[in-house]
Order: sequence, then C-alpha cells, then structure tokens
Amino acid sequence: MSKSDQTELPNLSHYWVPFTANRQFKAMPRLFKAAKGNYYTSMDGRQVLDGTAGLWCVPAGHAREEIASAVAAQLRTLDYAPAFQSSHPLAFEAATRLAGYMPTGLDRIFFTNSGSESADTALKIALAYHRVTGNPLRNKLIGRERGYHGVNFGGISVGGIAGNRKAFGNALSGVDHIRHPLDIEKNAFTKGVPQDGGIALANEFEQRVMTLHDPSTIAALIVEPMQGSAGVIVPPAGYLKRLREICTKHGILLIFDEVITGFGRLGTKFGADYFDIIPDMLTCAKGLTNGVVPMGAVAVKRDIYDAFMQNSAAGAIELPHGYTYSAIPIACAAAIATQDIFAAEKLEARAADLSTYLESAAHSLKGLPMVKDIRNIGLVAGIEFEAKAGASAFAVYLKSYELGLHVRYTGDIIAISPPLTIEKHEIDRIFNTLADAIKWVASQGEADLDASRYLKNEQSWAMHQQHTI
Ligand code: PXG
Repeated sequence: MSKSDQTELPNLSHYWVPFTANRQFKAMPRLFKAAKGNYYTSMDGRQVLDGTAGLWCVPAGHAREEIASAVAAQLRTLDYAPAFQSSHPLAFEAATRLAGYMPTGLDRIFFTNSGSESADTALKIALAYHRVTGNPLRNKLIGRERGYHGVNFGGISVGGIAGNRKAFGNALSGVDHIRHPLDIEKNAFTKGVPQDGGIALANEFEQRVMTLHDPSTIAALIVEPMQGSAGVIVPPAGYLKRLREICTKHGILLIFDEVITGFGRLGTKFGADYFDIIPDMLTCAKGLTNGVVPMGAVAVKRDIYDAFMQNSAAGAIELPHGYTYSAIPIACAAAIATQDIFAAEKLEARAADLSTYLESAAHSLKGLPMVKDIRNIGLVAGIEFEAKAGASAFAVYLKSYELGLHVRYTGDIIAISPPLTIEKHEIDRIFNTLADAIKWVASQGEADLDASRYLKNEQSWAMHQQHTI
C-alpha cells in the first residue's frame, strides 16, 4: 500500500505534537497523507488547498520533482560529511548561491538547521563581534514586542510573545524591547504599508530605549521586517529605514529576521529588498529548501566576518559555534535546487504580480461579522477577529479545513500565505471559503467556542480507530 492510499489513523499516543493542544488535537486530528502543487490530501482523501504554504515554508509548491531528485541523488552520493574541521563541496556551492541571492554585501553565510537556530546564531555572532573588535561591554540585545525569533533561549528572550516565554524562566538577561508598530485604531483595514507614524515610532528606540541603556552598551537590534507569527504586522512607511539610520549612527548591529519574509514572500527576494534597507545580518530558513529539508542560514556582512578573521589569534576557531547538521549534503542539494526553481520561475516577480489581486480578495472580507482588521503585504494577508479568547479565529480555521482550505490561526488572527505558485482562481477560492467559514461561525453564536462541533468526520474516525496504548 502506498502512503497516499493509507486510510487508517496511526497510533496517536506517543507523538508529542509541537505548539499544539495535544488533547484537543488527538480527539480530532487533522493529518495530511500527501501533497502536490498547491494542495494537500487529507487522511480521509479530501483535497485541501494550502493557504499557508505549509508553515510559510513551501514557496515553490509541494512535491517539486527537481528537489526530490536532487536530494535522492545526494543521499546516494554523499550522505554525510563531518561539519567541523572538514566539509564537502556542496556546502560551499550552496553558500555561494545564497550569497548571490542576498542583498549586496551580505555574502558570508553560516548554515544552521532552523529559523530558531538562525536567530540564536545571529545574536551570538553580534555579541562575539563586539568582543572580537574590543567592545565587550556592548552586550545588550534589543528585540520587539510581539516579535517571533523562534523558540530557543536567545530567540524567546528577544522575542516579544509572552505566551512563548512565561513557562521557561528568565532566559537571557540584558535584553529589552521596542514597541511593535500595529495600531488598529488608526490603521484598521489599511491596504499594504500604513503611511503614518513610522518615523516617530522608530525614534522612540533612540529616545527611550537607548537613553535608558546607553547606546554604547547595545550590541544589536533584531526585527522581522514584517511580523509574521504575531499576526501579520506590516511596518509603517519609513519606520525600518529610520531604525537602520539609528543603528548605524550608534554602532548597533541591525539583524533582520527573514525566516518568513525571505524567498519571495513580499514579492521581492527579501524584506530587505522590499524596504530597500541593508541590515548587518539577515537570518533565514523555511523557503531556503522549500521547506523539505531542515536548513537555516545567517548571512553576515563581509566586514563582520573579516573582523573575526583579522582579530582572532592565528589557528584559533574564530567562532566557537556550529551544529552537527550545519550544511548537511541533502540540505545543500535542496537549497541549490530551490534556488534553481526561483531563478527559472521568477517566483518573487510572480508574487509581486499577484499581490494586488490577493489584496483585493482579502479586503473583500471587510464588513463580515467578527472581522476587526485586515492587513496585507506581498502574498500575505492577516484577518484579525474581535477578541473572544482566540475562539473565533480557531473556529474559522477548523471550519475552513472542513471546507477544504488550510489556513493558519494564531490568537485572534487568521494568516494567509499561499505558495507563490498559487493561481488567481485559487486565491478566489481561499477568500470565498474563508467568507463562508466566517459567516457560518458567526451564525453559531457562542456555540463556536466548542471546537468539538467541527470536523465531525475525522473526529469520529479518531474515536473509532485510535489505538489506545
Ligand atoms: N524567526 C521567525 C521570524 C519565524 O517566523 C522562526 C524564527 C523560527 O523558525 P523555526 O524553523 O525554528 O520554526 C520563525 C518561525 C506561524 C508560524 O504560522 C511561524 C513560524 C513557525 C511556525 C508557525 O505563525 N515561524
């Protein structure tokens, strides 16, 4: 039996599902057994349109033959080479390709295995850079409220999502946060980039946070060009440019976390290109391999790399950091094949062309019940619902899934970020389905708080077929 013929649910007991309400999920699991192009096949054999490119990580669409064959061939040629003190040619080739894809000057590449590792790696490079250049007291890190930089200790420290921090103690010290730029009162239903308030908000960094700490103690500021996980927060005009100016003025490294905004999501290669800014470091992951082999990267300005080479003792390891799986051959093969697809299909330009279509489709939901705000940029849209303890967005997510559409919900927000290979009729289908789901959920009144009323099919499946161990 091939995997796609599988109809019986597996034993659900042993796998601790990440970032998921396990008890609820295991009572009504949503499992995919196959994927092709812009669609998943669910366990009960339905075609489900992928409105989120996996978890924002499959920009070129699913099951790309070019990537599958490159990875398979690589596994049979060189499956693994030690990542420390030796390497393999594809690591250098992947770094060269990625350096060529990066904004000008960011051409030294450190490979990791995820966005979380990329964030922590960039923070460590920032601290080590100031030390190696004779400024060890420049050791504070600044993030942003509602920022998401993964789940490792550095990332949750500079990150600004309380729910991701509160269970894990004090994390890093010497960290502060600037405000996030979402202002629904002023900017609700703005199409694209909000026009007002950007400069003043960025100036707060200099006026308040830096005054409090003294700029000479701050190593780096890390921001997502567009905040994804916390609900599609689009920065106002001029804001990021002003942050860049302030960082440059005070010798603070600016890190762009482009794990979501990288690889065409905004209609440009990176958010840095969209906003015409060059950060000092840029982190990425997800779309780097089209989501199929774990891989992340930190692109570093050449000056920063050179400082390590020039100021470290001869023969010393300049950066005592790295992972067993940094630049494993199959990840490099997948990254190179993904770069080839982007070059051949010009997916960034495709996303830019489709962005106004997606914008109109997304904003057509304005006026539906519960809808409080709609935000968009590139091939991303966020729909924020009136707060009901997250229940409305969750209910809309479940109902959409039942109607054959996969979307992403976080808190009171539904995020849409389809593969860049999406077609116009599929964009229509995404927002028509969402409209139906929203209307249906609203018509249920308070009953929508009971998630178990959705997905009856698979729920009863789970109950009847789940092995109990
Ligand atoms: N930085 C940013 C900006 C991210 O969005 C990470 C780091 C961490 O990446 P890893 O590979 O360690 O998960 C991310 C991840 C969502 C969602 O829909 C977003 C992410 C992951 C899963 C779901 O909000 N972003």
